[in-house]
Amino acid sequence: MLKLPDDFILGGATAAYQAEGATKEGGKGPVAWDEFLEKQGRFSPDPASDFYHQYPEDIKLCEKFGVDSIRLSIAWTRIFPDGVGEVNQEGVDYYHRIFAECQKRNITPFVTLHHFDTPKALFDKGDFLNRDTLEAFVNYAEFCFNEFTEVRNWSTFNEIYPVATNQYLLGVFPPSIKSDFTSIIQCLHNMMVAHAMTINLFKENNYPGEIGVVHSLETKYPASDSEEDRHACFLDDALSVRFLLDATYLGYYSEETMRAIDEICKKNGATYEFLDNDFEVMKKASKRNDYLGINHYQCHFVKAYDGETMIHHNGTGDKGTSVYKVKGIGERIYKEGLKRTDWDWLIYPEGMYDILMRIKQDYPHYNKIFITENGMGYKDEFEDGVIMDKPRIEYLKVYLEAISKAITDGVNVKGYFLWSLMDLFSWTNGYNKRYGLFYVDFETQKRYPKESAYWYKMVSETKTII
Ligand code: BGP
Repeated sequence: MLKLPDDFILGGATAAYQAEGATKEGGKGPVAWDEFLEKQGRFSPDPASDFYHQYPEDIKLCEKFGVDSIRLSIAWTRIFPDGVGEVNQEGVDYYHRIFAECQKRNITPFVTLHHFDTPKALFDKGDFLNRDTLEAFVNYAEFCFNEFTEVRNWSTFNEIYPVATNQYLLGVFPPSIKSDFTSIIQCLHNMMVAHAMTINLFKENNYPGEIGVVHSLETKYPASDSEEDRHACFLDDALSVRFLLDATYLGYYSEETMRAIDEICKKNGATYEFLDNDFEVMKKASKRNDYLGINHYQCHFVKAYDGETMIHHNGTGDKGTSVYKVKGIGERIYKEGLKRTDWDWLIYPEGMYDILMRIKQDYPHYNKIFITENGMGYKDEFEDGVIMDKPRIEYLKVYLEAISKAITDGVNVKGYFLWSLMDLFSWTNGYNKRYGLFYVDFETQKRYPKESAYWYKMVSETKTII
């Protein structure tokens, strides 16, 4: 049986828009998702898990089940309904109440400033493609650092790569644009500049506590040993992993990274604009990250592909329906014999181990790592209040084992946040893709601990992966 260090954090993760509900309550301003989901008509972000009202219950459950930290995000539009300008005191008070509840239950909050929810007022003017949004973000962050002095663990952004590609490649996030590589690259870069500006502000003002960024890092492997497949893998990895790690820890993009980006841009007729001053800001910030948050659920096997972009996003749980072929990059394929979820997410814990070892090797001053999301989307069966989610326990076990091995091999991983604390709303899948330790009856908002919650409690108390 593998062990985790005694001081290893075992937490639960959430995000404001996916948990809170109450999208029109408490003076909250709109985000692009409100209108997008309404038009799409598949599911609504209300009531989600009603964390807006149920937070005392959820934080109490954390205490009861050995979940010693909670990852949550602040909804920017609860603080600044229009993104800038007037402060909404009701929103400020709400987050103070949450942090007070955390303190009462001895649960440490890890707070993300932006989790896919740019204020609509700024989104409509180009989101992070518009440099004014960078400034607005830094001002919002500064307000939070001054106001929420109870918080000691901050993250700037959640998952910059999925923001860029879901918005401008797959089109499954608003503004639903497809295959626009100019916007993809610019969005990745601009968000990294905003991250760097925020880190610099945090450090130059000596705010107490620590700050980092959360990246989605899905390990890529070539589908075969052929030179073509290895090259496709190199390109996919450069755009989704390397570009952001270079920005975070080098403060510039390495020659090899830019070779890949330029090749992708050329094939897709895309351009980008990086300013000299951006790199000054990024360079300064590159030595100031206290930690890296890694969201890791799956990995990809990549094959060479010569055609036009063809993507089908499996947002329904119909196994085997995913298609991912991208012009100028490659095709992500199913690998025979490997397990995957109903949403076609490949279960391959070696990917977790490999990404951790790579960071240690390629970016040796990474400081420390938190796994800020990992978990299994599953169609839980609810029978008389009992949820036996064995496949989820098996998933969590193999991934925690991979983390434990990486720690033994010298990677400084300090904690793990299971996605998700309770069932919540999933951006492109709605409510039947459940991840929680606690089952939520979305009609009554009653919580039911799943079998995995009892298992997680045992792991947290014994630091043994049973
Ligand atoms: C990450 C996001 C989360 C969450 C999770 C699961 O990308 O940070 O917000 O949604 O993935 O993804 P999904 O809900 O699509 O299954």
